[in-house]
Amino acid sequence: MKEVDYFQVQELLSEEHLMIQGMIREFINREVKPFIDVAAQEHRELSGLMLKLGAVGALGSYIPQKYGGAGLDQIAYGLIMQELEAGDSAVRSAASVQSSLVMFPIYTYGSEEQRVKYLPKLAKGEWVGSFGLTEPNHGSDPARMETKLVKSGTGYLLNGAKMWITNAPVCDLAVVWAKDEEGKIRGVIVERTMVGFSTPKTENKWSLRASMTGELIFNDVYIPRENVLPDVRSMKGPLSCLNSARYGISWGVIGAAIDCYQTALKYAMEREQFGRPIAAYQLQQKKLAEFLTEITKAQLMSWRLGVLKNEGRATPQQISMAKRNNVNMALQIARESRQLLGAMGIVGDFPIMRHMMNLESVITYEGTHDIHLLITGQDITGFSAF
Ligand code: TGC
Ligand code: FAD
Repeated sequence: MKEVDYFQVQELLSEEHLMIQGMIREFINREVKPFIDVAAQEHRELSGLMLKLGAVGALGSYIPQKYGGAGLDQIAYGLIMQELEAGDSAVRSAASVQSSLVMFPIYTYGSEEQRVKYLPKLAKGEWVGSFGLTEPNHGSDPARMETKLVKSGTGYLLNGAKMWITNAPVCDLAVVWAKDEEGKIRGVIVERTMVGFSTPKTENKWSLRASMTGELIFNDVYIPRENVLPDVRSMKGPLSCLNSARYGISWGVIGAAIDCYQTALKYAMEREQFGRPIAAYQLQQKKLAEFLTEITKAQLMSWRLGVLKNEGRATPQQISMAKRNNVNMALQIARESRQLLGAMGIVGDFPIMRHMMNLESVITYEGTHDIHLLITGQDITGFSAF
């Protein structure tokens, strides 16, 4: 299909960006699109997904090559997320958790030994990581977390539970955030084999069905000192990881929106009612015109945010605005394009209903739609309304 690029954003990309984008798109067309509907219907992951994502360079793309990453810039990371999410949000989720929520904190706050031990295996997809911040009683207010890290001998004991954790049931390790005895927020690397660690699966989701979600439960898990991230002792640790993941999501959902738009446009041109293609009717043109306008605005916002991020100037508040705007944009396009397909919109022959259901999670995780609005409100007024 033709590129959706109404304002020639492609001209702002380098040769390398375009090459990476094309490579990931080709991967998605070959390895994801033909199989994703069945996997989602059967509520299972695509087989071998993490290894395949590793092989194509989609894990930790901005982590230095020295640690197994690709050493690419933030625009390249965004484009990778966009192409992955055109396949399915579950695929982008897998890559963004591994890259921004697991590799990023180990790279940024970890010791050299931790970087060398974990990052290359995570980059290849040989190990799967998860990120435990949300708890049963604390979602939007993670600073109130109850998971405890208490000194014991030369290490620590970890007790508590995390909930709604992407990849928990299949993870080899988890980056987990807990409060120490002084009430400071610490990050620890919990390995699958540690005694007292379990990861029950969350069943019966209607959304992100090709992604495994679960709990992380810690029952007197002994954490050796070398598994504690040395360089972080506050909420800035987990929240900085979220900045990176939310930025990637702002790009990713553009991919889902484009997939819905292109599907709807093709259908509208081919489907005839009352003797003409439905694309000839003003009501359907209004939908298509608005889809393209909103996608174009989102592309410009994410591209500019990427430039600012490359320069180290993107603020958490700008990232919140882009995550909120773009996820909502994609969800509205999925809902409206579902209608444009009539009854055909509800079956798995077309990707729209799957995207729509996925985006109902994306608008909630990584900070809800309302929380991001409050972040913007606070930035404008100086008043915290949380
Ligand atoms: P507040 O008092 O405002 O801030 C505490 C300290 O943190 C600093 N800070 C940040 N630092 C870096 N990046 C950010 N985005 C930051 N936001 C705040 C802040 O400056 C302060 O520093 P200091 O030195 O003054 O102590 O914190 P609060 O407790 O009032 O809460 C703020 C709030 C609501 C914005 C925050 O907690 C929040 O973002 N809540 C939403 C929770 C969330 O997004 N959870 C995501 C869990 S992970 C997930 O969903 C993964 S899904 C993955 C997938 O499958 O793709
Ligand atoms: P709550 O915080 O209970 O919010 C419920 C409602 O109240 C929301 O509409 C919210 O906007 C609103 N609300 C809350 N506070 C306020 C306020 N002060 N003012 C006005 N309204 C407010 N977490 C992880 O740590 N790691 C993961 O890998 C992960 N993966 C996830 C995967 C999926 C599929 C899903 C659905 C979630 C995942 N999450 C993960 C959890 C996610 O980050 C939380 O669901 C999210 O932060 C919201 O928390 P909550 O569900 O507890 O909602």
